[in-house]
Amino acid sequence: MKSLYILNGPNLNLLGVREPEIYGRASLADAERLAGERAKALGHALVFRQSNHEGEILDWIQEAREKASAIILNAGALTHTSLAIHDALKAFAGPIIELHVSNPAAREDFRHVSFVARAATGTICGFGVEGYALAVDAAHKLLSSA
Ligand code: CA2
Repeated sequence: MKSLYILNGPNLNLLGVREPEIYGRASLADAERLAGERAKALGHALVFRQSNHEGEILDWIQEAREKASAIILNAGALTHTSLAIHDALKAFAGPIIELHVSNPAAREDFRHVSFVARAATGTICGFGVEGYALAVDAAHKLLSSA
């Protein structure tokens, strides 16, 4: 059975530690728990990872080609810079959900460009860490109607 892959990029390990006015007070462990509960209820195995290293995220996206039913990706700031992540996502055949805790469209101009969005099925943003559960719902619906 393939798993849902939730991949998190740079600095997301700091969620809940600083800038609560932007990202809230919940931690990445809270996000993992919310996503894990929803995945379990919907019958999905879940892989949940975070890395501060672009190459490691690229390796995980390539690994997902064989092992994942869908990718949920919060690429952090790499969202706005990484053509390599865009290209790796393009090689994945299943649903891709772009995920953000904040709403980048309501923030600085440099967050308005997303290299992930060009490769994604859809985007969930602005709902805090609850977005992780919403993204699992979205992946489940896309997989159910595939
Ligand atoms: O809103 C999101 O989920 C982001 O992907 C978070 C990224 C940001 O660069 C994106 O534009 C939107 C930042 C990751 C979290 O960085 C933190 C830094 C300090 C304290 C807490 C989090």
